Amino acid sequence: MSNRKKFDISAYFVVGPENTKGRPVEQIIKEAIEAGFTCVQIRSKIATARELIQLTDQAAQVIAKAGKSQDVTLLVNDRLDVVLAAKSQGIKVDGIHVGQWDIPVDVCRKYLGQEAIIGLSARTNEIFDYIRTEDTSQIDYFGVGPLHETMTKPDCGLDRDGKVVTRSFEEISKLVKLSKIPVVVGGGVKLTDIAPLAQTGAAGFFVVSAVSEADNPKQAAAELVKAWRLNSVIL
Ligand code: TZP
Ligand code: MG
Repeated sequence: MSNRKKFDISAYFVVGPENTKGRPVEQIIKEAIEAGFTCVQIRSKIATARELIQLTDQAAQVIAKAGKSQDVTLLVNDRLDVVLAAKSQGIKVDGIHVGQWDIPVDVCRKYLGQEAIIGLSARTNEIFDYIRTEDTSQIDYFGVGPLHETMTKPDCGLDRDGKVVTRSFEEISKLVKLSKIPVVVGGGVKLTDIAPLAQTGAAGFFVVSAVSEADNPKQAAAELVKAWRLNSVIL
């Protein structure tokens, strides 16, 4: 039996200082979780290690103050060093999200232990092969996308010819059926995508800009959460 902490990736917010139009990251995180988001991933390609540790600390505090430490999962993108440093300072961080070419999942597992939540993004064109051939027992969920081309991560889904390959709802449904672990889908996700996405059987959706760049992040987050709750298949 897995001794992993219970986690909910149904409404998954990915955020860093480059995505908030200059507004404080912790404020946007607060609004997202007050609106019902269940998972927060700190992701920044410009912040220093120290800034990332500080951001993780702020996010953990915002989650604790909202009384949601049991309900909201806090992850950090890519940076095992940041997760370990944060944990060593007593910051309550639940795990890491890595890409296929980042620090390998088994290394993350070795350092973070059996309780940590570890998510993996597999490259668009390779995820079907990955799901069929690789051992997924150490991974808690797959991040899949992009659903649409996105300016937040312009290289997401690039194929060998430099063209972006997006995922159809039909492909996502197939992937969900093939996968032994939950699948969360993102990349250009907007409110109108939530209903068809929920019907694919995916465990959740992830967004950056639909919340972090919205004029009213809390309202945008609440609308996304509401749409997911209305449309997701309850098993
Ligand atoms: N991974 C795949 S797409 C993406 C990430 C982090 C960015 C999604 O951002 P947005 O703004 O929701 O399109
Ligand atoms: Mg990565």
